[in-house]
Amino acid sequence: VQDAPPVRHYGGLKDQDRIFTNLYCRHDHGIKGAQARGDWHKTKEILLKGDNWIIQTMKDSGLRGRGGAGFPSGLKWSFMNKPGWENDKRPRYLVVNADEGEPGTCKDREIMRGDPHKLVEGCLVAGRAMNATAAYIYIRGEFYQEAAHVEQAIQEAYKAGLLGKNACGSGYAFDVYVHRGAGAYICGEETALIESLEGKQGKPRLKPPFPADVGLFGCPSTVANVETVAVAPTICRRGSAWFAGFGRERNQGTKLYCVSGHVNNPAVVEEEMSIPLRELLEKHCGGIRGGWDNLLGIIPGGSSVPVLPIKACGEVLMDYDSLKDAGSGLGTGAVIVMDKSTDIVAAIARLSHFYKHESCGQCTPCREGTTWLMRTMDRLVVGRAHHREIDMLLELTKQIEGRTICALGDAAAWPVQGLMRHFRPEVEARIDKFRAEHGPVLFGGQLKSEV
Ligand code: L3W
Ligand code: SF4
Repeated sequence: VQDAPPVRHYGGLKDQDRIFTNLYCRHDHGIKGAQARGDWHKTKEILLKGDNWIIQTMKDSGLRGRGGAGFPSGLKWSFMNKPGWENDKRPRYLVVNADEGEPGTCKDREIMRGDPHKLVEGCLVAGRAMNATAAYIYIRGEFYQEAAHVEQAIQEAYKAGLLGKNACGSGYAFDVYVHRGAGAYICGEETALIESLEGKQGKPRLKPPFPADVGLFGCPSTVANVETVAVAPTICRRGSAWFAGFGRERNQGTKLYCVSGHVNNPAVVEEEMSIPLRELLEKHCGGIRGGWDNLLGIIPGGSSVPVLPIKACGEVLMDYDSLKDAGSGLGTGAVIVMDKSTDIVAAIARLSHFYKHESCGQCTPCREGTTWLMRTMDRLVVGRAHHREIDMLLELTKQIEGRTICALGDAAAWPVQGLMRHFRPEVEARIDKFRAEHGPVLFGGQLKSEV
């Protein structure tokens, strides 16, 4: 599965190397608790080092976007400072994507609840790197408590002189605003999020232009995930080499993993990038319910990446490259564990319902294709289908994939492709069983006897 060995021997993340020290909100999330845990320490010095220093530090750290795409963060932030940017008089914005809606993903929620000051300080540091005047934090509508904690952190920071006209006494002016979403998954897509912030329906825009050229209110903007922004101050304080020392080449740093499903102790945990999947589950989650042999498969990166069967899970590392080589992806780092009691066809059909429901409907392959996928998957759950409909379904996913405005189309297609790649015999067995009990079925699910 893995063609490049880890560059350092995996030893597990030590407590002193954890960036997020208040996951689960066991300590004070307010400014006193945050400062006692090291937040807002030497922030002024970081700001005074300037935009190029912060961006170079991010590049050297190897940090990649934690929202799902894994785009190199330093490079992305540098798009805001293209040559001649000083002559562009438009204001510039950082937009934080806190619309965490990817099924299985619950890490940004923990950050905002327990460590909101890391996010607010991260906004200031990332904003300085991009020469932005303000940050907008777009928080998922359902996250009531999280939004309250972030609001509290912002107010505390203003009161302490850490934000505002002379942020941290650095002479740099920076404001932070919270905006609440209203429950649409698609608003987690960066351009839909920008549309929504502007007061319009959350429908993705065609890219290019990328937000760094034309973003919020037509101004240069960068949309970044909560975790990505929140780790920036600690990287600046402890140094890029410290962060880059975790994991392996191209897969560096620490990462929040959210493990749900059939483990003994579901958890959100910060670990070293490239930790073996098996070690992650056994060390932090009490292992698989009923033991490793009871594992059916996992979805390793939130619902938008393909499922992996147990045979692909044994050696896999929790990072971008290893999971890609295994035929899936790290996505948001949300591991959905399914033991042998899972009806895998029904589980993937449920995801098809989700994507159909969340499609914004503006492009035909996604709007029509997700409906078609959902209906066919519903029939496959009970086996009411013709055998050739499996290949037809795969062809349909190919007609959606890469042909839509945003990645929701791909995200709807991949789980179905993963199911057929690894569990096709299970689907075929259901068709055979239905046929044996009810007689032959035609394309579309009609019984031949009904024609
Ligand atoms: C300027 C260029 N900027 C790329 C920027 C771009 C974006 C970032 C990555 O999708 C994935 C998706 C979901 N000039 C640029 C440029 N950029 N080229 O870099 O871009 P991209 O297109 O690779 O990804 P994306 O549109 O950000 C995100 C997957 O994540 N996903 C979804 C997770 C959902 C959540 C949530 O609910 N919070 O995280 C999980 O796997 O399917 O593939 O900023 O502008 N030349
Ligand atoms: Fe909307 Fe789907 Fe097209 Fe994305 S792919 S823009 S969600 S219709």
